[in-house]
Amino acid sequence: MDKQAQDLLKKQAAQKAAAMVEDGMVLGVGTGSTVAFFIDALGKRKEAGLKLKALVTTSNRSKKQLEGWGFTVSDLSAIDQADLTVDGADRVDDQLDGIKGGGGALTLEKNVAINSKKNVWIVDESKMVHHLSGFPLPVEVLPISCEQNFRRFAQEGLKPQWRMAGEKRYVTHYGNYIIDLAADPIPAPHGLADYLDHTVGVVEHGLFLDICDEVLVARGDGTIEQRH
Ligand code: ABF
Repeated sequence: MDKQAQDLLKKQAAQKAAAMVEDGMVLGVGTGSTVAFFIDALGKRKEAGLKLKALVTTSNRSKKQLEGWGFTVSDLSAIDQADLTVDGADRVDDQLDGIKGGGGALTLEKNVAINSKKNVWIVDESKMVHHLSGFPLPVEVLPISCEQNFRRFAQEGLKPQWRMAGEKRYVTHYGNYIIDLAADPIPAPHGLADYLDHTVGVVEHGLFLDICDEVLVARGDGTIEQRH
């Protein structure tokens, strides 16, 4: 599928999600090119009178775009819970588990997601898989012990690769590095998540399991499938 066609699908899913936002909500807004369409659709709803109680987001990129539409963006710590969070994803499987963090914002994305009553992901159909695969799994690690983490991941057969920004290692919003695990497909997502959750030096990883409530999948035939 060419980029123009894919963008059209992303836009359709984004518009559908924007229609789910209600007055008075505390809203979480994610990151990525699909979410960028969602923010534009949300901005248009604001112009038409939508009033949110509060809004949090998962990256400076989204924050800037939201502020461009006149939204006030709060810190996550300033709210209790979001009523709804809308975010993109890199892969989503049949159980609605996902790989996220291709954009590098996984730590805040997971924090916003677990502090949200409802999580909706918006994707085009190319992201849907039966088993999590086809996209490297991002793992954010502390610089102080990143070399040990990298070597251990290699020994475990997880095929680690440093996320790069040109010649240098990519640095996250929190000053950490990202190791992308190219093990594919992910054999047992819950087992791997448990291993990463218990690995010292791992700040967060991109396995989002049992978090998503609903996925809006934009299909090439122009329909939007809602999966719960
Ligand atoms: C974010 O958006 C990330 O978790 C994921 O990496 C990305 C998907 O971006 P896009 O919509 O551009 O494919 O939510």
